[in-house]
Amino acid sequence: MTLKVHGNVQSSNTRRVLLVLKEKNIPYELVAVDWIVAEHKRPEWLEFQPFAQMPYIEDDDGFILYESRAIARYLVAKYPAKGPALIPAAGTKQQALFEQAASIEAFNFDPLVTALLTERLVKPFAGQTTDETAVAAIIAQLEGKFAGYERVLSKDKYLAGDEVTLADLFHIPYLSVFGLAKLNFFTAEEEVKKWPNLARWANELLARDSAKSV
Ligand SMILES: N[C@@H](CCC(=O)N[C@@H](CS)C(=O)NCC(=O)O)C(=O)O
Repeated sequence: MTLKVHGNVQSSNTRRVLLVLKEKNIPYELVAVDWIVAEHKRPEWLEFQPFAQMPYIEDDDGFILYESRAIARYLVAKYPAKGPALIPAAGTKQQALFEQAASIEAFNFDPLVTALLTERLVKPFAGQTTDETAVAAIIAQLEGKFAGYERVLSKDKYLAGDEVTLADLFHIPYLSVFGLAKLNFFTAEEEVKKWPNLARWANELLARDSAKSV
């Protein structure tokens, strides 16, 4: 049986899993959820993902796992020899630096960008009006975080050193929709001048084959 991903390509958390599968060259089948009819709120879905969210995976042996970052870690551990390592060896200082970088994404990036994209993408899609005052406040906070990224990335190629890790890849699903949300942090000349290393890192991640294919 092929590994199944239950989710939707429009879901950033589903795309986080798909891109790790691509990086590792692992065959998979996407079982598309019809989220317009809230298929992911139905009892048969809740049996596998009790929080009514996507994605979850069903591995080739029937093993079920949800939470996109946990799935990514599971796949990397299961297929160490396929593609780039993406997580440094257990018990090393490099692994500790990877965990530090993963926390940067989870706590400094994801919550603010979720709020921002809710205003700029989700609300208009749902027929609601974007609150541009809220957007400005979120961007001000995010720029503070970007300054931190710039400090890190002016010293290292990636967030955890010279090698790309899951911590970097975890950013891609959101970075890839900034343009759609009219956010030009890493493309407009005046923006790139503020954080050249962050822009270099973001654009390199977006140029990866895995990022372009999901
Ligand atoms: N922490 C979860 C978040 C999953 C999540 O929020 N998925 C979104 C789609 S990107 C979803 O299902 N939203 C529907 C909802 O929360 O009602 C993960 O990483 O898998």
